[in-house]
Amino acid sequence: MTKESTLVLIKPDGVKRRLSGEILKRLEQKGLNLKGLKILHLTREKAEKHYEVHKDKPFFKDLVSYITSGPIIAILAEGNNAISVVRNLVGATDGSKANPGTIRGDYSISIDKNIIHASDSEESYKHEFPIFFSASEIIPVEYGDEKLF
Ligand code: 3AN
Repeated sequence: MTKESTLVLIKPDGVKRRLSGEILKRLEQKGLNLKGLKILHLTREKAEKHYEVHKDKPFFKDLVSYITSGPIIAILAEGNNAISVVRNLVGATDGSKANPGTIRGDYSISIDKNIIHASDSEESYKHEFPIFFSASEIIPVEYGDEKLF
C-alpha cells in the first residue's frame, strides 16, 4: 500500500456543465478519501504558477485565460497510488481520444475543454498543492473505512 495525495481540479467547463457531483462520485466510489475541497475563482497569477511548466507552449495564454474564466473546484484526494489511480480515472488529455469510461472519455470531445486536471507526478503534486490549499485546510483524520476498499 502506497498512500499518496493528488490535486484534482474540476475546470470551468466541468463546473458550468454541472459535472462536479458526477466527478466527486467517481473519486469517492473508487475508494479515494477527499481530504480537501473548495470552490474558487483562480487568479491569473496563481493560474500562471499552476501551469508554469507549459509557459513556453503556444497554448499557454489560452490555458491561463480558460482556467481563470469561471469558478473551479479544487480537491485533495488521498489513497493507495492516488496519482496514477486518478490519472486513469481522468483519461487521456484529448477528450476526443480518451477511452469511454474515463471522465474525459465520457464528457469531453476536445483537448482544451477537457473538464478536469489531476497531478501527473509526485513532483507536480508538490508544486500544485500549495497553490490551492494551506495545510490547515486539509482534514487530518482517517475516514476509518480503509479496510472496505
Ligand atoms: P493533462 O491535463 O492531461 O496532464 P497536459 O499537462 O499535457 O495534460 O496539458 C495541460 C493542459 O493544457 C491540458 N489539460 C489541456 O487543457 C491543455 N493542452 C494540452 N495540450 C494542448 C494543446 N495541444 N492545445 C491546447 N491545449 C492543450
